[in-house]
Amino acid sequence: MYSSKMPKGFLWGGAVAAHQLEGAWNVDGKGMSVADVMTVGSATKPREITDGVLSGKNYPNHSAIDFYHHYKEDIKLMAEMGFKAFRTSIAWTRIFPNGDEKEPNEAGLKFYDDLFDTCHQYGIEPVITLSHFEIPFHLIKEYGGFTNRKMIDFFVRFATVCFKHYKNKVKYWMTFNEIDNQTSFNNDFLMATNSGILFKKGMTDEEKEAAMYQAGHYELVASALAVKIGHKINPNFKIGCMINYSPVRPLTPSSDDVLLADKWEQRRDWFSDVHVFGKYPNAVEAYIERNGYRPDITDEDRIVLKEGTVDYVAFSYYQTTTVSSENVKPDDLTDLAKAVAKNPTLKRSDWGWEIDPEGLRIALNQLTDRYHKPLFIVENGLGAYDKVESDGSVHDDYRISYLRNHISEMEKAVELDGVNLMGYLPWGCIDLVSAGTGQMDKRYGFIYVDKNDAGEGTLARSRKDSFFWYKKVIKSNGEDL
Ligand code: BGP
Repeated sequence: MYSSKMPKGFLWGGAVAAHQLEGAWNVDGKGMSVADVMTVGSATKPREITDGVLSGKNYPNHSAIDFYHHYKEDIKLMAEMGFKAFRTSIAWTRIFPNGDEKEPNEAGLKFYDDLFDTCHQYGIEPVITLSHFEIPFHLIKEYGGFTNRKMIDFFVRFATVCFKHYKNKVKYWMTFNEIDNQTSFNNDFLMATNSGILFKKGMTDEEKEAAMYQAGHYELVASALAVKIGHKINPNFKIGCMINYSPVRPLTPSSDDVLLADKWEQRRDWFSDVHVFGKYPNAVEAYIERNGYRPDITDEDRIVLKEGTVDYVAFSYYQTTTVSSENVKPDDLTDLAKAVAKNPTLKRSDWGWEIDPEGLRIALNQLTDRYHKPLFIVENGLGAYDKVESDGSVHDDYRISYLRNHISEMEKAVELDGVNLMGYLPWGCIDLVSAGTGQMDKRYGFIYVDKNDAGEGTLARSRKDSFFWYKKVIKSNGEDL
């Protein structure tokens, strides 16, 4: 086990997203987001996106863990662990309930004023995502989500209001959460949550892929415009992109496997390349051209992309991806699921996610080599079932061991490899609704919340063993693992 002290000012803390914990989905003028119309799924059954007609079914994000009414208690617990930073999102539908209004909802703005004030009261720096899988449902139904250029204006208006209003309360921002998820364009769930696209039945893979490139482009333009405007509003803002980073490995040393792994990395990296370099990578331009896709990309857009590059690269890291060319040719990038192979050297979580701490060090090195920007780990963690003992304790040594191993690799990257890292914000620091499955019992937290998949429970908060362990890690600035 490697352990060293992190640099002074290192941002230890945790991460969440509004729709996964706030609840109060229709309180104080909040509108309906895509997350509010999603059913519960499981490790094997994806969540469904319903038509938004509410029929009294169990929509897990409606009440979540009711952070909206518990945030004071919850931030206090995070402060007890010694958090220096807390990542959450501003629910777009609290500020613009339908997304296309001209004026913001004051009650929504006030909620985040109070939340950020509470954070500052404890010396906790808010780290804010603007769009985290919670696009207003109205924008999806009326405008077709990010396949429509008008979405750029809606997003930029939302971002501008937030930047101006929280100018003196928030310094660290991110535009779109895990923007690169969309490389899995034939995954209907990911496309709806990330880009607000509801594919019609019978659409071909080519049509879906074309829509993905269009939406991806408009999101990148919206992000760049927001970065530019944000820097004008407050030159001290640090505005980053946020990607889902998973180093891709070849299953064997064969050239086809290696090339396939490279191709998938290229596909994923176009988002971060545009965010950081302000231009499309050659491989992606060539691919779009070769496949006859004609996304609407104007010369003006290209200028905006150049002018709105990010200050840092934030990313989530959960696992590496291993690919095999056994069933696909290296140039066939239509379906990542067809290419993915099981890595025989790794263990898996209860939800089948491969556990690969060294992959985090690799990710930090790859991103540093490519971008030469400060990095920020804004998600990492283990979703697991927890058992509450009769005395109320939760002995989650599996979570401690997962985090310890990842932090140890992170420390090697900083100390031995010279990576410039801003902070470490593990995912779901308090138990919340899983984004992928809608389950409550897929838990990541240091803080246990009494609520189960059936929606039963008192919502009482309690400290797991990992709570005390993480407190010690933060106190020693990463030395005592
Ligand atoms: C990331 C998302 C988060 C979060 C996490 C864990 O992709 O940014 O919102 O939920 O994954 O995934 P899950 O909730 O499906 O376990």
